[in-house]
Amino acid sequence: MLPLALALAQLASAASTAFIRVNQLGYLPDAPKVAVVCSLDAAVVSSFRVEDERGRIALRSRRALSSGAFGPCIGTFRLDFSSLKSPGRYRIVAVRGDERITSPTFRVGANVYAGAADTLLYYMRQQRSGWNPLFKDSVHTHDGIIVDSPRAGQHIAVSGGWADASDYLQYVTTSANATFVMLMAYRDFPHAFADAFDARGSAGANGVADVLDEARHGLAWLERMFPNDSEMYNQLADDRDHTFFDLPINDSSDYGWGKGKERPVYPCTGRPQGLFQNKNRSTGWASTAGKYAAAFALASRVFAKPDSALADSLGGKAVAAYRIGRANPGVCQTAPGRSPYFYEEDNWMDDMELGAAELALSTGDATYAAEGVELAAKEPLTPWMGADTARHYQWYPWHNNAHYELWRRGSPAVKRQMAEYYRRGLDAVVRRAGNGFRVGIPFIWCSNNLMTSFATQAYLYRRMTGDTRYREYEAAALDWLFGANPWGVSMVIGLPYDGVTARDPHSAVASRLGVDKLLGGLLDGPVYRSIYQNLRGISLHDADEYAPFNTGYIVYHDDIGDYSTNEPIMDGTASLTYLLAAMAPGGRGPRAQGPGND
Ligand SMILES: [Ca+2]
Ligand SMILES: [Ca+2]
Repeated sequence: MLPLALALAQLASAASTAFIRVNQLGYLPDAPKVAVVCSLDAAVVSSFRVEDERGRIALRSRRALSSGAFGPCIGTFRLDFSSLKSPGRYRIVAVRGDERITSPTFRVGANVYAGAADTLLYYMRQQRSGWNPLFKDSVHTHDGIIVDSPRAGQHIAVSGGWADASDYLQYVTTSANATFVMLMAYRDFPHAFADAFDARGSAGANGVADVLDEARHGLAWLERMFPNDSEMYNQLADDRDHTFFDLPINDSSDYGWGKGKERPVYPCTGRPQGLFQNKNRSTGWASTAGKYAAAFALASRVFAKPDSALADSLGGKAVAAYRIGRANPGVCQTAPGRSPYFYEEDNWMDDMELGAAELALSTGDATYAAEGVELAAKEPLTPWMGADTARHYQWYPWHNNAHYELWRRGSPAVKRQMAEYYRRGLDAVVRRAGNGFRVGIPFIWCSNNLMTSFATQAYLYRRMTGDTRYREYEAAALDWLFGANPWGVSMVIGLPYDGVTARDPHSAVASRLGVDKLLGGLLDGPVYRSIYQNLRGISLHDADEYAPFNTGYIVYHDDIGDYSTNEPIMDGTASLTYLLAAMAPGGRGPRAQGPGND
């Protein structure tokens, strides 16, 4: 049997050379609603109408907005049906010369994002190290042995956390950010999340929102990786992991202590790191210290009521981590092993700003708020915004939540300043987004993270100011992630369940156990053709079912061999929880300017 996506692509290509791409999850009644035609020839789409499922007219003929070429699309046309607000299931029929082209059926409704954020958590649970609920077994239980340290060779108990992607490396930089964002999503939208799993990730309610169970799992690992005020660890395992493509329960990697035994634990040292020929460019501790401080401080408030002892302990760790960051400015990058790839994070001010913002909210100490505002001025916009390219994870996190956190309790002047910083970043991206899909991000590796962050920052700005000038672009980024892209593919595995999503992601779990085991994973996403062609060890294992759409400057392949576009990623998945919770019916949506609360 043909994979669904292939069957659909072939069916469509037999009928037409133009394709109407929609958000497969659906459209919120009050949001901008746009479908995009990607045409593989020069024929013009002139108009369109919207029908309900029975073929009755729901929206009479409207003009299509011709928006030029984009990637593989010789022409793009925006079909704006924002005025259709009645809940229901619809399809679009567009007029293209003598031809009529029809979109997939899509939904309009206030609940189209209901449960979506919780769906992402299936992937997070599946990524768990330590006890893993998918395998019903413990994985990587021997972690780990310290390297690159005066304590080198000693054992430290750091089992837990999440595997970073389809490899099993683990980083504080991505894990602390993932933990922070899930806590933030719960704080802002507690009613968007359900309780159907317990603390260990097994089915069954435990009286705690599942997003908090997941954040708690991350926090426990972060606590182990920062065991006291002088040792701060940054990474578990290295790319010797890539020698094998095993399931985590029988990982064959051997770091010198035997197959499946201890993995190396790297501390922050403030100096370039790498045990072999490749080194990173680490200069300090602050990029990691700030992330620890922010996650611990926010967690100390979120867990204050149910567990005051935990909250006190986390509060103390937050202060300690922040002090270490102040004393050791600079970046603590991830350590390469045999290959030259690592997370080349070059900014630490954003991380310390977030640490300061959270400590200000936790302690009420104005010194932290002042330090946060000072750091914010040093990096007002995240530097990839407006750029053509960036190094791998060079500007991380992909957007700066700290401006929003400082805004929450800031003076009127601080509130204005933080909103203005966000606006600068949004403007820089929007200036590049004149194309039919209204996307202005650079298509570097992990472009879906950038898309998520752009939409999140646009949402936060709208929430802070009530200004809707970027809403079309915010919606376009969200629509892109769920199928309004040249390939017509939802970038979240299995979401929606009846949509076109990846069937063949780069993952040993998917290839051995079935793609459904990766439900909720956000893929890396399309990249510049030049990046795809220059990465090592990439080759497609099967014929490209999306070949007609891979003729432009960006490519996406639903193929296990393409780790540049089709690998799900832990930190991107966690980051998306905030935005999907904001869109859910339990989310409060934008609110007027005013003092924030915790
Ligand atoms: Ca639960
Ligand atoms: Ca950073």
